[in-house]
Amino acid sequence: MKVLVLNGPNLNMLGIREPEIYGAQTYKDLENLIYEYGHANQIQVEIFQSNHEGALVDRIQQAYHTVDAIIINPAAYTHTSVAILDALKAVSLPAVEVHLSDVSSREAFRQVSYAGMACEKTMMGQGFDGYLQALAYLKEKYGK
Ligand code: CA2
Repeated sequence: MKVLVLNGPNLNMLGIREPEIYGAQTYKDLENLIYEYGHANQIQVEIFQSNHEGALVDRIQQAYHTVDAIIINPAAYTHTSVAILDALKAVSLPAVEVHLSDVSSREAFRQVSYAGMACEKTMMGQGFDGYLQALAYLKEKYGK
């Protein structure tokens, strides 16, 4: 199966700032972990990161009829972007939301997730492992 992993703004800064919240490993470490898991589990994985809302919307639209499922950490756009929610609804692919931190125990402004409204599952507070849990979930449910 083919899975698109999308990461939103500032996640490319992983390992550089705020290690107490997001950990000490880098964005490259995250990519390597996901690719290795995909390879070991016969999942074709593509990863895309952008700091731009429209670029993420474009990538979701391109996923229509080209991938089997989406994993998305929209980062700050989680809490603001109706455009990303609409794009996820438009392509109507199975989607899982991932957050490195436990957003449920953070600031009030992080308690709404627009993208999450189009996702069938959310992994949060598990760090990098959340992405692997999302891959395992999608493979188990939709794998071919
Ligand atoms: O916990 C998550 O994965 C978040 O999606 C991360 C977002 C935050 O806005 C969400 O509420 C929860 C922030 C990503 C910023 O990543 C950084 C990484 C290193 C240094 C600074 C920011």
